[in-house]
Amino acid sequence: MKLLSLLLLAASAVDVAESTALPGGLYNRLSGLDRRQFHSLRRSAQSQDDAQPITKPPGAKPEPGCSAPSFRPVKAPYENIFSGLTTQETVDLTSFLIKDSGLNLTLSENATAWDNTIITLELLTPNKTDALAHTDGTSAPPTRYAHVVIDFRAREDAYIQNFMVGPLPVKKGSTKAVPLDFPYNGKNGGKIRNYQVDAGLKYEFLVNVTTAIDDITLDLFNISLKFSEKDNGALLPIDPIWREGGRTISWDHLWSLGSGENDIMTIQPSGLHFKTDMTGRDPSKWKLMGLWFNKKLYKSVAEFRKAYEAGKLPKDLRVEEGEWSSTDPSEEDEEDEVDGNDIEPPSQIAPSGGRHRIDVEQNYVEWMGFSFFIGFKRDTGLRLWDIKWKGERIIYELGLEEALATYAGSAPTHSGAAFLDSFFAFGPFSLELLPGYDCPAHATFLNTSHYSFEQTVVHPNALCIFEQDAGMPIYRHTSSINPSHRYASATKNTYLVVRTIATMGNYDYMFDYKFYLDGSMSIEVHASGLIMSAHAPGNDDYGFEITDNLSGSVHDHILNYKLDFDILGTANSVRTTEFVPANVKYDWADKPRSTMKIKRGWLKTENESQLNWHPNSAQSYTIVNKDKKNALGEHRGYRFIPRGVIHSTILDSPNLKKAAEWRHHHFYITKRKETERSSANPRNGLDTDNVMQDFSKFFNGESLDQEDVVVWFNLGMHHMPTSQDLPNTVMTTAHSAMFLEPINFNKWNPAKQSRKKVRVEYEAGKVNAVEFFGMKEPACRAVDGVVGKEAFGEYKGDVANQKFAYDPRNWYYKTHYILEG
Ligand SMILES: [Cu+2]
Repeated sequence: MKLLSLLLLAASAVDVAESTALPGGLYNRLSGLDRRQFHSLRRSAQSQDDAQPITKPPGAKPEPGCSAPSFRPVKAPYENIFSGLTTQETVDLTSFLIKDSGLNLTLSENATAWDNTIITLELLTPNKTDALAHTDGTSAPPTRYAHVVIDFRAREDAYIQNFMVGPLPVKKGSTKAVPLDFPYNGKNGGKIRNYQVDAGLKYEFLVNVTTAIDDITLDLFNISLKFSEKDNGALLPIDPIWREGGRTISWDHLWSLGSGENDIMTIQPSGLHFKTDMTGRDPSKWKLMGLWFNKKLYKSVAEFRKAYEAGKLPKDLRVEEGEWSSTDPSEEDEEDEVDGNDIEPPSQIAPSGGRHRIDVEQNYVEWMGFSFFIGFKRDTGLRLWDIKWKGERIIYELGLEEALATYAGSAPTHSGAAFLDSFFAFGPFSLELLPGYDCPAHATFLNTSHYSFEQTVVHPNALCIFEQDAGMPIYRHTSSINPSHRYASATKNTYLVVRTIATMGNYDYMFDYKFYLDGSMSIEVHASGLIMSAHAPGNDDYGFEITDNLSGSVHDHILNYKLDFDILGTANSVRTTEFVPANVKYDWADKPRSTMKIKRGWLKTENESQLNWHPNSAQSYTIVNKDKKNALGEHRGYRFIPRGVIHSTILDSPNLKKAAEWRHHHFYITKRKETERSSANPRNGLDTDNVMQDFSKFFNGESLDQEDVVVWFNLGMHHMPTSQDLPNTVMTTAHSAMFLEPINFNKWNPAKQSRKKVRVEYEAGKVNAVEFFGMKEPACRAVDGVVGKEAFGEYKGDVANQKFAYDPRNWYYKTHYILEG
């Protein structure tokens, strides 16, 4: 059984879904609970074996008589070597680490702030050379090792370290835990200081402060935070933590939880911030350095209280919960209801069941010429491996590396906030999907799982795979040139989607990988959820005021992806083509003519590979194998083209420092190396002066000529929230995508092969023939949306009513009059 268990779903995991629906996202990300506290939350979740079958969720069942399986079975061509430890491997590894590794580890449930624990363990991705030897059939699966991350906090200089543990299966004497350093380029290899280790104790430290000013926070903000059951406030720290002159500084902001009915904390700021010097691990030596409110810094609680008692702290700056803050229709919405709102909207069906095939044991998928393996990592979630188009590998590895949300504002926490979300980890927050809403009800819903504190946590139905109707043809044509032969033809556009949604505290990211009938692909992200807003006073330069006293705090979302192309082998080059203006003297013209040409070139080395997209979208980058041309001598390849591009607006963040060096350009291309597996590291934010992975070091002039090349590209959006973001950001426009397009790769348009098309031959108002290309009758013929021959019997193409000489009884069908004038 695999950690990512792609079994169709059975009953008992509903309990798991409920018990894992903890407020972990919000609290783990923002309130500063430390791992110890988070452990106790997690422990309340029931354990679930990795691949226990689970039933399909309510609403996902097909109608009686229209029953068809959501996918078809297939056997993977080889074992999935990219992701997933077996249950036995996980059990044995945990036991080895706790009892026999010599790492001085404590079980999470017994651990204090001064005990070492396992953060996570998963399969260590094998070297690509070894992996390809297996996938291409020349050797056995590579020897398996686990990647283990350990939290060493039983010491003053707490740190986190990566280990490689194996070989597997675990055997006494031969299995060892050795530091895993080679994939990381920081000065300490796979080890990083953890200056955030006592975040939970700092929370307690600050609640002692909010307790002391409880009368003031109640009066000004209606917020109470004093370790009471009636608490309705929370503190969110700056992230990453600040290191200044050898000191560890935390800024924390007080927020309101409101009535608790809705998850609205991040749109209810108080505007009151606390600055703490939390250097060292002894809280008795920490100092409150100041309080900041309404554009003014107060050096102590006493100074803050004095200002309050003197009536200098305005009471009318409160953000009040209201009709605006609930995602459910309010009274005003109901009074203003739009017509048709109570009628069931159109929805998608799969009349013959899923056309995709899945090997549920190996997490392997096939659809319309594509094949790929699915992996799932705790820190970065969904990942695809060995993507082939018509049997030829085009991509070896594709997945998210990091998601950065970097803010600006007049308040200290907003000015510095730069969330690196892989630290909070996408796996634990990729929760169960809602059938019919998050994905079509006919989708194949699969489980994901991750290791967390000596448990395998299963998220039932957290990944969906489905074929989507694009709502438009992939190509079409109505004849208009040859008057003697008229026809209309169109081919349905459907595409396969692999989807997970991760709720990173306040924000929901929807991650899609899409596969199209013409061999193209797209990598897409949509965002929703609640914005992290700011208190409006002083924030005119940093956002709109979107409701009373609330600023839609401006921020950049930047998500970095790894795209390891293998176009017809690993020897690849980067072909550039650019539309350029030209002035050309032709032999058939007297004077030079202003025109345009194509300028072709190559990206030769990494020195020229840190790039922004051309402002007029005139430049293309195509990955090719120079030695593999088509019959016409053109290189076969894939280009990558963006829909929505971004790099960081902030040039030199004093908070991020070197923690996310991939943020400065739209994309980068490097020579692939095992020592440069990832552009980011989930723990980079814990010590931004000495990060574990500094992406800027990847660029050392290496050749990109017939080498194994990797594209690192950014998706995202510059987000300046408006009143429309209240209470939730909408996915319609919060969207960014990268398309991968075959360039001279296929002999012609591969979608031409699709049988799901219609051709209507017609003439003078009569239909002569309707061709359906031998498509099988759907299993569920009686449903709406499956179009039969009768739909085309009255097809006319166009109807022209002659106005001279005018005869209303004589309809005159033609289109060539357009050409004849
Ligand atoms: Cu946003």
